[in-house]
Amino acid sequence: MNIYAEPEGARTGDRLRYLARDIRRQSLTMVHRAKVGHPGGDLSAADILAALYFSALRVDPQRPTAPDRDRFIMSKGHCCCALYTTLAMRGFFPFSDLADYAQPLSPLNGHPNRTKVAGVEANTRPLGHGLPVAVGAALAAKLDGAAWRTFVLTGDGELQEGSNWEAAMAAAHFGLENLTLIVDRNRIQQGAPTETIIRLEPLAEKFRAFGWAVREIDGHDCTALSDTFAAVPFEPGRPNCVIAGTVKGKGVSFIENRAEWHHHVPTDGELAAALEELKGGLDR
Ligand SMILES: Cc1ncc(C[n+]2csc(CCOP(=O)(O)OP(=O)(O)O)c2C)c(N)n1
Ligand SMILES: [Mg+2]
Repeated sequence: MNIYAEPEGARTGDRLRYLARDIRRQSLTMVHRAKVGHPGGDLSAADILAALYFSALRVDPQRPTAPDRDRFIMSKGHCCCALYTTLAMRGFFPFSDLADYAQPLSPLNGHPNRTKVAGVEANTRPLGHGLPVAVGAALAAKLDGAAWRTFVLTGDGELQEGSNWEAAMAAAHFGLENLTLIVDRNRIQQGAPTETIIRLEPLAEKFRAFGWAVREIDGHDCTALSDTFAAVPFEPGRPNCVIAGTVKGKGVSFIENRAEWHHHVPTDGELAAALEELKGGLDR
């Protein structure tokens, strides 16, 4: 039985918060077991993924390749543990498969592969490719006159890749109001703050100057996330950008805002302490 199966009318902010907590718990457990992963970014993206898969996206786990499905591209593919967990919770594959993450011959590789995992829409590892792929998908839907939408989640450090800005120009040029970019704005990339490495600010103004409709929200407020995703398109004829203000490592005191937790593997003691702080999901 899938304990996350959605009861009618239960898509409240509270429920999404519980789901996000379980995404955090399970992601940390997977990184600990496999001794590889990116827990800081898994934790910052958990609420965004819960709101997408349990509120916004029109997907059917029983028909993962249905032509009319919404597409979601996890451009920050290093945070695959959060993505795999969310897909399993939503019913794309058994929750028990998550135990095989990053084991030899497991389809759940250290970065997502669309040919191996139901629900994964694009292979992502090299940063800067998810948004260009999403622009192509959204343009295809528009040319076909199809109603499905495309959502893509990037990291903020990832936006330093120039390919994103070429894609941003193209999205506005083609008037892709069916495209929504979510930026996980946790202000930390690998090893240091974004603003120290190559600054992004003023980020919202940059996207507006490129012709996008932009909203800045709290990326851990599940109600705000769900309401914002429900409000797309924000303006006719413009692609949508949601800058989700987040905390890298959100939910665990000794992981929050610590750059080294970008890819630190928790020790036995750290995992136990983290799970203790993250009590209160649906599985407890
Ligand atoms: C083109 C490319 N360069 C470098 C890397 C290695 N890398 C993986 S994650 C990461 C940092 C990403 O930071 P950010 O986009 O802010 O992600 P988050 O904070 O959400 O984890 C880097 C440099 C990569 N995957 N691709
Ligand atoms: Mg970041």
